[in-house]
Amino acid sequence: MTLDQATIAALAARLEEAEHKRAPLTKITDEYPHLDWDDAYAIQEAIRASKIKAGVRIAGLKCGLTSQAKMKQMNVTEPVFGFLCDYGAYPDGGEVPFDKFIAPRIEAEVAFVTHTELSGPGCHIAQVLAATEFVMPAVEILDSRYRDFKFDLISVVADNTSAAGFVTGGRARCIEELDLPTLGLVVEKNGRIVELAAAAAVLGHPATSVAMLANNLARRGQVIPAGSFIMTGGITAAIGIERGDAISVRFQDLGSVSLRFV
Ligand code: OOG
Ligand code: MG
Repeated sequence: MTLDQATIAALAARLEEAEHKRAPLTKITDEYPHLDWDDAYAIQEAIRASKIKAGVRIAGLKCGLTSQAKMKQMNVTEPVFGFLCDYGAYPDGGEVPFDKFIAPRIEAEVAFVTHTELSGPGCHIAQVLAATEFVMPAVEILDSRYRDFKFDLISVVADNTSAAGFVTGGRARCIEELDLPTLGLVVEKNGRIVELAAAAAVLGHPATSVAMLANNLARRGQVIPAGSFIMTGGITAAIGIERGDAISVRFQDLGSVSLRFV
């Protein structure tokens, strides 16, 4: 940890203001080049505390940069973890106001819902499978508070891993009914196929992502509470969005999720 509490609070406020005003910043490590992971998660926690104080409810947790496709796209090498807010939830098949975002992108993910608390260190895939109530198909809406999505790992963690919204729907399934790693998906934008992949792209099995989240939270004295909704990370590269774009993702065995930016 390199920052004092006042600087953490100031950087959190700067990122929240960028979100509210849709006025992007340059990455915070330009100004504070020695920031470490603890600083980054402390800034993210300060944003979370400020949102809760303002009446926002935390709708779930997220893992990001968990596939090679995403790591390559963003030029980084390690997963990151963040949270989802109630105001970012949009209905399946519904409309999403484009003006709420700076420069939105979408990505297809598998989401987990748990019935048992998961805690690290040492959390592994078997414990995640045992704690999973069901899985659901989901689309995450990303929006960086950094201009043109130009960030490094420390800056993106501080910015709550670009979290901006999500849509879930399709069909919830028990995990034992599926072969999750070979589960395929097709992403369509305006009726054209733009990405296709299998869920094994996420760390071999998306449940691994949930275990990593539990282990990451443990370092901060936290757990994944029972009943959590967890997005496990983009399976394909993220897709840039313009006003009017319609997105539909077809997931093998899990139905489809769609949304339209208006
Ligand atoms: C960071 C967030 C990554 C994912 O699923 O990989 C993420 C970003 O790419 O802006 O949510
Ligand atoms: Mg994501």
